[in-house]
Parts: sequence; structure tokens; C-alpha cells
Amino acid sequence: MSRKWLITAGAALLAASALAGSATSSPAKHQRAAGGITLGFSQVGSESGWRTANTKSIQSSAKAAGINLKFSDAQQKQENQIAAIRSYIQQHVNVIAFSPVVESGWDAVLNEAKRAGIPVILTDRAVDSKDTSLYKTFIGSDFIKEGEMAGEYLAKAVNGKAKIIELQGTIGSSPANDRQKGFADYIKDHPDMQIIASQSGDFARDKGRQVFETLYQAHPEATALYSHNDEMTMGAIAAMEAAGKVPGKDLIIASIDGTKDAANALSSGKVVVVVECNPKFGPAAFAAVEKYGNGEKIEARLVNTDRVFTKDNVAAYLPEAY
Ligand code: GZL
Repeated sequence: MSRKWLITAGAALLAASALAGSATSSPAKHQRAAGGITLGFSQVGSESGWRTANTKSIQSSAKAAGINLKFSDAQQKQENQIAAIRSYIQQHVNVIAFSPVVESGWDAVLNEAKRAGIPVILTDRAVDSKDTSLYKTFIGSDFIKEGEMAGEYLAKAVNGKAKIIELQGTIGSSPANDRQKGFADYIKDHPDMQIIASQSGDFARDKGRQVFETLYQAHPEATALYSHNDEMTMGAIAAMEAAGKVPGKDLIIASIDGTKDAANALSSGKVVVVVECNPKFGPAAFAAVEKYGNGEKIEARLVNTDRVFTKDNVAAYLPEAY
């Protein structure tokens, strides 16, 4: 892909986003810019409230930037993402962006995009390719930090002593790998914080419920839950209550994302901390496309800003929860 296209397209994007933002932009002008860029996007799936919010952010930001968005839902299957990327290459899109469902297995298809001269942007999740020239940037949260924050706030809530069940996200995904690492790193200096069971609930509510139910039956001594996402947390809470247990009393819960369900569970005391993982980074992603299109250097890693929600600040957050 020659930089020339990107500069032209970037200018179109610049014009489009300026027009989109200005009260005087007329539809005709805005539409003229829409022809500038075609971006092919492969989304992981629709497994969680987080994913739904992320998809909305990507789609609305593309529209605001006057970009022609080709969007595919991979239903959490890597082979579907690889097929989608190959299809975008055959369609000669200008840019490819995707959230890799798992970290490994991308070098071949990313090399195909590179040979076709199509820049690739990673959104949300990372790949473990050693060749970082295969993509222009990775924009997403710091999942290790999220795990560390979950550990810190849970340790505080249980005075440094808990027998913890961990519900992990999708096996092999960067958020699951890094949230597991961050939490483990934090508790290694807290000997009375022990993970007694850990299994994947695949970031899904019902799988989270089923896995928690099985693990809790095997480990009734558990006093805390660390869940890699709110969807699985809500499933686990349903399992606890079905077993006559009181979340927030019988088990202290730390969760990650920031969905409305989890924020409400925080308000009612069922959950003690929700570490945010901001899904609404579509504007930042398309700003990176614009910068690259204008021939400007973009950072290899763009880190989204995440907050920590507790009973003390959740009321202020609730109106924006998704
Ligand atoms: C994190 C994202 C994760 C969310 C889950 O950036 O990839 O996937 O934490 C979602 O809710 O399913």
C-alpha cells in the first residue's frame, strides 16, 4: 500500500471527521469523503456486553469518519477471522483491523496482508507474532494492570486472606493470559491469598455459571471469586444464589469490564470491585488510522485508559455503563 493512498485517504478522513464534527457540514460534502477509505474489520464475536459496546463504538466511529466499513463477526473462531482477513485482502480494502480471538497463529495471514501492501491495526487484543512489522499498532487496554488492580482491591477487601476461585477468559487470548498473570503477580507477595481452583468460562455468562458451579461444588471452602470479565461474574452470582449463598458475604468478588449489570451488582454489594476495561475506543482507533494515513508515525502500542469502580464511585459511573 503506497503511503500516497493513505495520505489522500487520511486527508479525506481528516476532512470527514472535521465535517462530521462541524455543524455546517452538508451531507453532500460528507458523502464525498466517504469514498476515501474502505476498512475491513474482523470482530471476535458477540460473547459479552463488552463486545457489543465495542462493536457499537467501532461502527459509529467509522460512520463519523466517513469510512466504508466492512464488518464480520467471527463467532469466536480463529478460522473465521483468518477467512475474513483473506477476503478483505481479495477485496483490496485500504486498511484491515481486527481483534484477534487468541494470541497465536496469525503470522501467515498477516504476511499475506503485508505482501498485498495493506496495513493492519490490532484492536482490543494482541498477537504474539515476533515480527512486529506485521501490524502498524495495537490499541487496547493493559490487561496485566487490570489483573494487578483486581488483586490489589480484592486483597484489601478480604484483609489479605482468601481462598480464591478464578474464572479465566477465553483460553489463549491476550486478556485471559495477561489478567491471569497480573493477578498472580500481585498475590505472590500475599501468601494468604491463594487460588484454589482456576478454569476458563470463555468470557461467557452461561459457561461462567456452569464452571463456577462445578468449581464451587468441589471447593466449598472458597471465600472469593476473581473473574476475568463481568459476563462470567454474573453467571457465577446466579450459581451462588441458586446454592443459597450470598455474593458479597459468602464469597467476595472481583471482576473486570464495567458493564451495567456488574455496576449494579457493585451498587448492591454483591461485587466489591469492577476494574474497567474500556470498550469505547473506536474514536481513538480511527484517529490512529487518520494519523497513519497522513504519513505521521503512530505509536506501536496505544494503551486505553481504565478506571477502577467501587461502591464509593459506581453511582457516578452508572449513567455511562453499557
Ligand atoms: C478485553 C476483551 C474481553 C472482555 C470480555 O479487551 O477482549 O473480551 O474483557 C470480552 O468481556 O469478551
